[in-house]
Amino acid sequence: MPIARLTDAERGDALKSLPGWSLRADGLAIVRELKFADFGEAFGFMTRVAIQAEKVDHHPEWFNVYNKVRITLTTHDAEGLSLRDVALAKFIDGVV
Ligand code: H2B
Repeated sequence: MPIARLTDAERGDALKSLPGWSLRADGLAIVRELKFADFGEAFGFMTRVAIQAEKVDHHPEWFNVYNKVRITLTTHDAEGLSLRDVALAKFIDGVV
């Protein structure tokens, strides 16, 4: 089943509810950069997010170096942002 891409208005509302996240320059993804105490904390966080991602079948694009994690959320099936990205971003905000 196709996943609906957010309209510009919906995207604006979503960003207001996600203060830690910013819109990627092309408008098709949201990004957040996190810094942890050390690699163990960063990887523990990534593990919690990975378990949730598998559960909801929605996966982050991310980059980790030592204690930093840069996360990009977009929905490939919608070629842009969907409610799935918003839901995963909210989950992530609840984990950090
Ligand atoms: N993750 C993300 N970020 N976007 C998707 O469109 C997506 C996904 N689709 N995880 C899922 C998996 C799809 O490939 C499988 C077949 O359900």
